[in-house]
Formats: sequence, structure tokens, C-alpha cells
Amino acid sequence: MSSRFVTEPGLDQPLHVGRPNLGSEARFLELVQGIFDRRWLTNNGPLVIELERRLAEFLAVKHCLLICNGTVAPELAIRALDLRGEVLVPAMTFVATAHSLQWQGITPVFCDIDPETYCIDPGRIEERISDATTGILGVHLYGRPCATETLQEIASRRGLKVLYDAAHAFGVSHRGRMIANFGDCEVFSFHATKFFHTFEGGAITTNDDALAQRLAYMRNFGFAGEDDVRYIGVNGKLPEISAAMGLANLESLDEFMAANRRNLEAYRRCLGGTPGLKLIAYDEAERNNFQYVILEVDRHAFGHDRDTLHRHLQQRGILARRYFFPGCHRMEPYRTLYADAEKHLAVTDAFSRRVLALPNGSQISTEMVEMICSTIRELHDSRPEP
Ligand code: T4K
Repeated sequence: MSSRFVTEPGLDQPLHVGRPNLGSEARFLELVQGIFDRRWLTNNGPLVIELERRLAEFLAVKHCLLICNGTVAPELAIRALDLRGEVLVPAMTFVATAHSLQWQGITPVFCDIDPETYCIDPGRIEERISDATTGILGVHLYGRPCATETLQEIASRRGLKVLYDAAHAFGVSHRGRMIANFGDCEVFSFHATKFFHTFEGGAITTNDDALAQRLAYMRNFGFAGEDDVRYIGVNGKLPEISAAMGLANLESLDEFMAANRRNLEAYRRCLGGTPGLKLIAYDEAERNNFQYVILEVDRHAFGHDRDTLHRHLQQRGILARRYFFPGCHRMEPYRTLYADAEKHLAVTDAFSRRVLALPNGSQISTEMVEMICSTIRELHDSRPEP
């Protein structure tokens, strides 16, 4: 793969966004040995039960149900909450968020984002509510929390359910409470590229006992007992091998967070004086995972647009990603089905043309960050004279 790239001196393989954080290999292998010894591979095994317990404790939430991934998790949550008709959702998210609605015949009604938080703009919600609206699906984009209080106030007043896609927000707090505790429930992705992962995986968290029970049945084909099916369900179970990875990774969360934070500070230091670049800021009064180093490129002040910078980095083996471009409303089937959605999404469209995610994670060193930044500055310095 590296032969495709002209690499910088000292860079012998590409620098990826999304390189997995990995905890102790020895601990993981020890847990895998137990799986072999027990011959218990999946279907709510002891490692899944242990990881659910540890996660619920860490997130200070009553119920944490592990699910096979962060796409089936919202699909299950949407069904268990009995959402139908229309659900409000941002278009500035990974397309799986919109798919989890459309897959079940629910219309995703795309709402614009707040340019400061990058999350669904609570001031633009009410204009998108109709008689068919049953819920709001907020996304804590890049691990920065939605305006949960305002969303809850609107939802309670209008009789709507609220759920959150917290795929990016594991280990994050909001007003002193861990993300996991907001809305009717929250869903996580534990995909390999996430701050905390289980190879593939996800979770649903809630403080609602009845909802948790329904979700537990639905995750297992609807079974409530050996011959007793209560609901339509799916196979949403997480295997033991994934739980083993999760348990090993959980022990290294502080190291992952410290590496991310150190890298973000290095990016800030090295890019600070470059015009036309804005780096994501996290609320230092809260817990953060600092996983996403998001750069906004102002093409006038920087001298080149985001796509030129993206190409410039890729050609040098720095695999920055346009998370997320374009907005979901510009992908199929949404582009065809909801052709007028763009009228409501000016901030989303403008932001999606400026955004670039830079490499971060425990695989990225300060020297690598410095090299990435000097590659970015080199492009700025080569800008055409005004
Ligand atoms: N909601 C939100 C807001 C999400 O961001 C996501 C997923 C979901 C829901 C759905 O959750 P899951 O169903 O995935 O659990 C990647 C991830 O696959 C996806 O999980 C993630 N969001 C999304 C933002 O990124 P791609 O299509 O960009 O993946 P890919 O294969 O291009 O890999 C990304 C980078 O990571 C590459 O530079 C390579 C690197 N990588 C990847 C893997 C898997 C590695 O270095 N090692 C690896 O093992 O979607």
C-alpha cells in the first residue's frame, strides 16, 4: 500500500486517521485463552456480561447492552422506542445514522447544525417538526455533546422521543454526567477506528428498565426464554472475542486519552500561527476522549481549499479524511428521495466543504504530528500571491 504514496523522509508507511488504539496484547491473549477453555464463544457469554458491567459502572448508567455494531444498535433502539413516520437527524454525520432510520422505512428529516458545536442546531428543530414526527436522533459529533437540555425541552413539549448517536463520544461527559445518560437512550459504536473498540461492536445505554428489557429480547431474535418469543428481533449479539478486546482496551483508556490530548496540543502548537485554519476545541471542564482532530480550512485565508490540502497530504502518505463529506442528504437514496433537503442545510454544506480529520490516536507520536503540520504549512507557504 505504501508504494502508492510519495512518503516524507522518515515516514515509511502512511499515517492513517482511524488507526486502532490497542490495549495490552498479553491481557487480550489471556482472555482469549479463557474463551478456548470454556468453549463459550457467543450468546451472552461471561466476558460480554463482565464488559457490560464494567461499562455501565464507568458510564454511571443503569443499563449497558453490548450490540454487534454501531449501525444495528440504533436500528434496535429506534424499533424498541417505536419510532415511525419522521425522525429529525443531522445530515452532518456518518451515513449509517441516516441509514438506521431509512432501513426501517422511517423518513430522516435532515436538520442543519450549529456552526459552533457541529451538532444539530436546536434553534432549527421546530421548523422541521410535522404531524408525522416521532423523535429526534442527535449525534454528538466528534465527541462534542449536543445541546441536550434544549433538545429534551422541545421533545417533552412536542411529545417526541430523543435518542443520541454517541458513536464518537465514549468517555465524554456533559455538565458533569457521562454521555450514556441522556435522552431515552444513547447508542455507541465500538468499531476498530473508535477511541474504545471491540474490533466491531457497539452498545445501547439507558436508565429505563423496561426499555432495557425490550432491547435485550430484541437483540436476541426476540427470545425471552427458550420457546418464548415476544417481539420481532434480530441477531445483534456481540461475540466473546470482541468482549475480550473490549476488556483489554478498557484498561488502557487513560493512555489512549493522554496520547490523543498530547497530539491535539502539538497540532495546536504547530498550526497556531497558520492563517485560515481552525482546530476543534474541547470543553476542558469536562471529560473528553480527544479522538478527533478536526481542522476547518478557510480557503481564502489559507490560500488553498480543503480538497487541495487533502490531496497534498494524501500524496505524502498522510491519509487525512473528509469526515464528513458530503452530508448524508447528498448521498443516495437521500439525494433522490429528499431533493429539497439542501434548502435547510446551508451550514452543513459549508462546513462539509471545509472539514478535514487529521491522524490521531496512540499510534501517532509528537514527531509525526510535527511532520504533518510542516506538510500543511508548506502548502500554505506555496499559496499563490494575492
Ligand atoms: N454513527 C457515527 C457517527 C459513526 O461515525 C459511525 C461509524 C456509525 C454510526 C456506525 O458505527 P459502526 O456500524 O461502524 O460500528 C469508518 C468506520 O468503519 C466507521 O465505524 C466510522 N463511523 C467511520 C467514521 O469511519 P470508513 O468507511 O471511513 O472506514 P475505512 O475502512 O476507510 O477506515 C478508516 C481509516 O481507518 C482508514 O484510514 C484505515 C484505518 N483503519 C481502519 C481499520 C478498520 C486501520 O488502520 N485499521 C483498521 O483495522 O468508516
